Amino acid sequence: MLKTKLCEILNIKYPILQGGMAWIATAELAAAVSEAGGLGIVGGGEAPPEVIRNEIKKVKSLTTKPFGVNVYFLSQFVEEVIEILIEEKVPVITTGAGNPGKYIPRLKAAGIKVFPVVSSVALARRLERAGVDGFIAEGMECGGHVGELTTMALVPQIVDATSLPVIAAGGIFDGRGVVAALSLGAVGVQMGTRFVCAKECTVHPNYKASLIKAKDRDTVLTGYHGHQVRVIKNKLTKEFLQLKEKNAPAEEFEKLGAGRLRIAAVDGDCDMGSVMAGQVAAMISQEQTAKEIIEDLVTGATRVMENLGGFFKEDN
Ligand code: TUI
Repeated sequence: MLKTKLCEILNIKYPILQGGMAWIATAELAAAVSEAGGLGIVGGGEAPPEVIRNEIKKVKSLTTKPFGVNVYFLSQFVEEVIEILIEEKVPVITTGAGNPGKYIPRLKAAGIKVFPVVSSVALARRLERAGVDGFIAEGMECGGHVGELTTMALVPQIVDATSLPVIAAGGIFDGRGVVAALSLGAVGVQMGTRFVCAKECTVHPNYKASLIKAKDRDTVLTGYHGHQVRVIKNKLTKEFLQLKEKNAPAEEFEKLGAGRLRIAAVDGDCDMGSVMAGQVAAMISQEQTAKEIIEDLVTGATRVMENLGGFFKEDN
């Protein structure tokens, strides 16, 4: 058994969220994770509002369990997407790459739970005042757009700064990571990278193969200060490195990066696309169903707890 107060708040069996990854976390994956007792989350990304509405309808056709949608705040469609989430009565939203503060009153009025991703204490403090329901504290071990702090340093600082529930993300792969996150004061975990290799994930097979092949030092941060993105090393990251070496302006990084996630995730070009993945990619050795992944997390965490108990016995 693995239960925390997050299970009650979100009405889920296990305190495990699947990251709402743009172009990757489609309805099929989100529904499978929710069916397995976690919280599946559709990655809204930069998709047009009607595409997101269709994904929501598809999740609803595949599961009656709660699910979420991630809103990407650099999307040009944020306003319209928020409208759709309210119309469709999506149970939970997570937000990334921006401050959802001004939308909170409308979302709360619609009964939607809001869990923004934060990578700093200052933003968490601001958003607690704005009325969010909790936080996802994302360390820089994560794939994609990341902050500066590691999970180990960030999570306890967010926990200490707020009275709201905190979910840890970044560098979590199995039961060991789950127990570590709970030790830091989190009441749940969010995992993206491992769920990319779920059987139900519709990402291009080449993308899954890149993650399965990855070794410990195969991810790298690309981009420029304040806009760092963790990806698997490939031809594209070599070009990013060249831009960095010549101190290129931000616009050149933006131009090189534009549309690259779709190229990897949908077209399957893992040489010149952005293969976003966290540092735990190296630990993935095979595709598994969402149910197998969640069962592994729960049994693994239980085993870790039993072993840890021994360290605190008097006759040790
Ligand atoms: O957003 C992420 N991870 C991402 S975004 C992304 S890039 C993408 N590409 C194409 C389509 C869609 C997305 C890949 N991975 N994680 C959440 C996250 N949010 N990390 C950091 C932040 C963040 C940054 C600044 C949150 C708030 C923030 O606030 C700025 C402010 O206004 O104070």
